Amino acid sequence: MAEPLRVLVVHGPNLNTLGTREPDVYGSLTVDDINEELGKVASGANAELEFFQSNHEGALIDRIQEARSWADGVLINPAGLTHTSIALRDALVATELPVVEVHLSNVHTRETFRHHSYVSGVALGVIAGFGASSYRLGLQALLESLSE
Ligand code: DHK
Repeated sequence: MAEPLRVLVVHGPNLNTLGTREPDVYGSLTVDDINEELGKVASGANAELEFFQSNHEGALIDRIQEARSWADGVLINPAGLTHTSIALRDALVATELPVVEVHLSNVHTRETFRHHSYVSGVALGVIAGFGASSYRLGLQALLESLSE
């Protein structure tokens, strides 16, 4: 069997409150539920995932920097930092790893300040608007791309 593909899954600020946070926008699943679903995808695809959620930009950046030494790719929902953080974008570029950006909601149908992403321009692809399925679809696309 080939070596497993290793992916860092990053959840940005406020995603620890999924399940109770604006369920009409973000759905009723918790971040642990989402991670469990992703784990099932990974185990059927010879992949290993490491999960990280933080409300702190610096902590997210530290973890992304560290991924350079072990990961094959990054799946990230940068949450509110999507629209504000050049530093997060720079950290993703510096890893030299393929990045897939995901959002639970369709950010393009929401407030105009959510229409711009600092991450999209350095991502392999973006999936938004499918709730928790955005993560599953994003992981599948990342793993397919890594296997090519
Ligand atoms: C999550 C957030 O927390 C928002 O700040 C983004 C994103 C959208 C999502 O849909 O997953 O604007």
